[in-house]
Amino acid sequence: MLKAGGATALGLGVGGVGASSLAALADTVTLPFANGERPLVTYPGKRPMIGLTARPPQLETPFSVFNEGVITPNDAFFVRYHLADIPLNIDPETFRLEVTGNVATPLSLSLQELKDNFPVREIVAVNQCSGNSRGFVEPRVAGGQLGNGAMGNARWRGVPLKAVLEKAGLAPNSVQVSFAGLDGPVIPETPSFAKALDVAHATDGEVMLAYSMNGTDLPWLNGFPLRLVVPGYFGTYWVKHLNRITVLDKEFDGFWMKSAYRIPDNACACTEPGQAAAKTVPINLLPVRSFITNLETGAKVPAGKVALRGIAFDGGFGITGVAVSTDGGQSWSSASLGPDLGRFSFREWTATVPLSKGEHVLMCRATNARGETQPLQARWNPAGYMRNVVEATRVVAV
Ligand SMILES: Nc1nc2c(c(=O)[nH]1)N[C@H]1C(S)=C(S)[C@@H](COP(=O)(O)O)O[C@H]1N2
Ligand SMILES: [Mo]
Repeated sequence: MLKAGGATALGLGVGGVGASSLAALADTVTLPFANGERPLVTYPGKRPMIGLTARPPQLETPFSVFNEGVITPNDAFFVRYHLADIPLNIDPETFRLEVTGNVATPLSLSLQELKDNFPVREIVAVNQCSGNSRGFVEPRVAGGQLGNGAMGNARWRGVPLKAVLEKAGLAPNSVQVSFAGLDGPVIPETPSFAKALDVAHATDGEVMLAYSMNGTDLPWLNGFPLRLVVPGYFGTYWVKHLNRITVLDKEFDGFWMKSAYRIPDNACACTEPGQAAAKTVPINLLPVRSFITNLETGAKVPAGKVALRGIAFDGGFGITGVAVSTDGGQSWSSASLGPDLGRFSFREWTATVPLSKGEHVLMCRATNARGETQPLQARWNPAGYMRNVVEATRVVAV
């Protein structure tokens, strides 16, 4: 990060974002599905990350990071953008958040005003991309072929959106609130990235305007200087470089709500492979998921008592239990849950399992406070969203 004359800039150099792909390390990683080879790339403020695209930057977290702890470090947090014209220079002194539309008093707030004049909240919450794990979907679907690294868990600090909306004064007939950031399309025909929440959700006191992540300013590529945090909801709502909030007296009809990021409107959010859904709704809450983090498929472990460790999370009802299996799901035993950092956070779990010499299919399966758990069969939908099948980790005990 460069600091020059008060303005902060993403140090990508003259060649712009595209040039950073030239900084790709010689190394590659291979995600465990067809055409899974990816470069490891470096960006300012990030350790080597799995590169999906360079323009715009899309970076996946190497999975081993999730075994370092339940908080995902800023320099390893995944990056997702839709549009190539990402802001390369933002002056935190002149940056303003505009709150307009169906309000009594439009606001134009500086960062300092947001920090000084509103309540301060902290929440640990998972940001997971809707397309996380899409590369594993069978039959294959179009879209970014991501492994399991398009998720992360951080401690977000900021202002409750509710407090800002109250200051602006919502008109009683308000229906939705829309959010847009400083990035934009390269050609004007492409719709700018904008999302919306219902008024009740936007004013629930949990949705947050975050200016800090894990105790420091938001990393550039994760939305400096301000982003929306929508605990329990998929990352698509977590608008980065947030500078425009618009209160609407009707439903928002932007492309990224009306046409994209929608799931089948049924209990499983699924369709028969190859089929479109008759009716869709905007993607919303994260389904229950869990992963083993200390062993990956292909690992060799000494036979005997083997320690397993992993993470579990859901849309905010809270993880109440994790079960583990060493025989491909025929029998299960309980894992122990680690410290509770709040119902929107990754929850650590640990277990010790006996493994005889030979191959074993390890599994974990989490349950939340609503009694929801993970399916043993993967769902399918055209966009490859909402994967939360019980994952299999194949190891050999020697
Ligand atoms: N301004 C802006 N905000 C955005 C996006 C974007 O393209 N532009 N992508 C969204 C999507 S789909 C995801 S998954 C998250 C990713 O957050 P991250 O890049 O900080 O990991 O940002 C969301 N916010
Ligand atoms: Mo996403």
